Amino acid sequence: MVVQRTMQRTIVIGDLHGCFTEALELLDRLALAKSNRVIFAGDLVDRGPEPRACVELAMRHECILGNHEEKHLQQRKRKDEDLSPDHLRTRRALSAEHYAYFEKLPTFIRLPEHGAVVVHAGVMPNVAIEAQDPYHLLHAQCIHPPERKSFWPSKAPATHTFWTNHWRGPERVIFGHTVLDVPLVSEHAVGIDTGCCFGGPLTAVVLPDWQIVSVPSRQPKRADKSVARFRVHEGVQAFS
Ligand SMILES: [Mn+2]
Repeated sequence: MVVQRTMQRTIVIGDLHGCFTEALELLDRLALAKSNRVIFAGDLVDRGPEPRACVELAMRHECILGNHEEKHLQQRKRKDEDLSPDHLRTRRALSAEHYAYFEKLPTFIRLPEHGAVVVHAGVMPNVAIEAQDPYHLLHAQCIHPPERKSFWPSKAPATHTFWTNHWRGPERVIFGHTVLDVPLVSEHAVGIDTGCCFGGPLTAVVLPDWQIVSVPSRQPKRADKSVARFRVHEGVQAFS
């Protein structure tokens, strides 16, 4: 007799950045069931309209630390007048319990039953996930190993290429952070930040089938002239 282990349906959702309405619409589209596992890929706050509601939604599920949450933790002792207007708006929307929640967020979540791991930004090749520098987990974009520094696609020297071109597994890395024109789906990486706070869709990947599901944004689209596109991986481009 063949015993099949049924795998828990796991939904990983890209950067919310305050887009709470779209998050609810996406969970509704996915017909979220009580037994489902939901993981947010970090960057719950800043830019979009409802940072507090996004944090409280994540608190009811699972989440990893994004560079925006990290930034708010680092800025905790700064005076209001030393924050950007966007960060000040987030600070005013949050309470001490939300900061305490950020402090406890992991920098990755392994999903061994799916051969996957969720990180916010990316990884360096030939380094075990547990041994990755948190700087890379939260910020990696264009790299030139073994150099440590990562660059935004718009600022990267010609020698540097997006980290997904370097990573060979064994895990398939699910990530957000870099705003992509379409989801990046390669053998060893799946990028799901399609820039909802900038007017792009909000995207999830649903395991075990690796199905990509998205809902349209309710945020205004950025003017095309204000953003440049950079090729990051095969046909996928990043906005930067
Ligand atoms: Mn980010």
